[in-house]
Order: sequence, then C-alpha cells, then structure tokens
Amino acid sequence: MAELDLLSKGMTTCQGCPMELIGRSALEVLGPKTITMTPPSCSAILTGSGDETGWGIPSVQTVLMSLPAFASGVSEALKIRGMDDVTVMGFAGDGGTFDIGLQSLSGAIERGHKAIYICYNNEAYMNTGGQRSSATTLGASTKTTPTGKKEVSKNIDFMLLHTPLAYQATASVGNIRDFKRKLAKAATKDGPCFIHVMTPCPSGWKFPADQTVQIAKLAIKSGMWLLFEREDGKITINQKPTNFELIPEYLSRQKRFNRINDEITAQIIEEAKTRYETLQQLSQLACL
Ligand SMILES: Cc1ncc(C[n+]2csc(CCOP(=O)(O)OP(=O)(O)O)c2C)c(N)n1
Ligand code: SF4
Ligand SMILES: [Mg+2]
Repeated sequence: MAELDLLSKGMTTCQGCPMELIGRSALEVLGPKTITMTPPSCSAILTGSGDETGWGIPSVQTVLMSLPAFASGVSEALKIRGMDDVTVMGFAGDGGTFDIGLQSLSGAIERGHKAIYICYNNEAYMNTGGQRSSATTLGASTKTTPTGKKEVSKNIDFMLLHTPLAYQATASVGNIRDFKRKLAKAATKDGPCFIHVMTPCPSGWKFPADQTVQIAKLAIKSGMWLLFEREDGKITINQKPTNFELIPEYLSRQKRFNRINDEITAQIIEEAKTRYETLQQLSQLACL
C-alpha cells in the first residue's frame, strides 16, 4: 500500500503560504501518531470540511476561542487509555492565540496537560479578510487599520514566560531546521509546550509570493523576530540579530508598511531593540 501523505499536496492555501510549510514540517517531525486541532483560521483549510481533509492523521476542527480546551480533553483521554506515544498538536493563528483563545490557552497551561501548541503568526485575522490582531506590528496597514496600526504588537512570548510551560520557544519559517529541532524537543516533554512561529503571509503583508522565506530570514537578521527557547527555567537565545539597521529594508519590502513615516520607523526600531535588550537580560537570570 502506498504510504499516506501526512499532509496532502495541492492544498488551496495561497501561493507562497508559510502556514502550510510549517504544518508539513511539523508532521515530518511528529509523524503519524499525532492528533491535530485547528480553530477557524487559514489552518482550517488543511483540516477541510465535511468528509474531506488534507491531513493524513486524525484532525479536529475546534471553535476559535477554545482549541486548548479541546486539546486538554484529548490529552487526558489519551492518558487514561495509556496511549503515551500519541502527540496532541494544536495549530492556531495569532488571532486565535493572542486574542480570542488566550483565556483557554492560559487555563490549559496552568492545568499542565501534555500537548504541543503551535501558533503560526501571520500578524492578522487572515481567514476573514485581513483585519488587525494584537500581533500586528505597529504601522502596518490592514483592513481595519487602513492608515497603519497605532499600537505595538502584544509580546505574547514575554507574557508566557511566567507560566508553567514544560517548553517554550519561538521559531520561524526562515529557519525550518531550528523549528524542527524545537518541535522534536517539545515532543519529549510531559507537559504543555508552546512554539510561536513567524509566518510572513504574502497575501496580507503584500510581498511577492516567492519571498516568504527571505522576508522571514530578514526579520531574524534585523531583530524584528527573536529566536529563543525556555527550558528548565533558563532562556537561551538561539540566533542573535546581526543588524537593526536592516529594519527599514524589512519594512520597505512589504506594501503593508507603505504609509509609515520616519517617526513610526524609528519607533519600530526602538521597540525591536528594547525587546532584544530585555531578552538578553532575562537570559542572564539563573531561573525564570
Ligand atoms: C468567537 C469567534 N469570533 C470570530 C470568528 C470569525 N473568525 C473566523 S477565522 C477568524 C480569523 C482568525 O485569525 P487567526 O487566528 O490569526 O488565523 P488566520 O486566519 O490568520 O490564519 C475569525 C475572526 C469565529 N469563528 N469565532
Ligand atoms: S492568507 Fe496567508 S496564511 Fe492564509 S492561506 Fe494565504 S498565505 Fe497562507
Ligand atoms: Mg493570523
């Protein structure tokens, strides 16, 4: 019998979609003994509707505000059945994580259920037409911020530092090897794990579809995206930003930043530097 693709080819995501690449890479690490969950979002395209799905593994379509509660229940059921070798993988967007599902996520982490939660961050509510979320970068134009977002993005990674996660990491579609390493590590943990992945979205960020990975790499180099992990109470910075002066280039390659002026650009650079400096200080602490 031909081996089943764990995620079908030819899904109806946009050209250059980073979310699909992350979903595919995740299953290359976790393998067939995985149950996945998606909330309403672009990732629901993979889960499909009716009796059609792109996943070659069991999948559940949840509601937007409580994927972590679904994951908690499945995780506990697996425990009762003694099925220790099955991984529960939540796969949700930034809107479903930072905003609408945050309360449920907080509860699941506090209760300590064994599950891996992957948040792919495309910085908007893309599945409903590209409205701003709290993850959207300052200055970015979206459907609901046509003249540019006025607030800085919520720093969910720092918020979660004081929660009892068994493992916490940021990752990027610009460094798949690092993402896979972190996922493999999460799979060994007997508790809640959170991996936050930067997924530049060509449709929402308005850059050519063949530049998804380049934009993600530029975000890491310029300090607009920080790669780190927290394990056993210690933060490790995995890749240092090389040059904050690259931030204007990062911004100018995306039409969503077409309307920003020098003042907003300076604020974005300042925010990126402050976040990195804070992360450096936190990484010096013996135990978090
Ligand atoms: C409680 C609730 N509010 C709003 C919606 C409508 N809705 C469906 S998908 C979606 C966008 C989700 O955005 P995100 O989690 O960032 O995922 P993306 O679409 O960007 O992949 C929204 C607002 C919903 N399904 N449920
Ligand atoms: S809108 Fe963005 S995240 Fe959603 S399917 Fe298209 S490229 Fe992927
Ligand atoms: Mg989103």
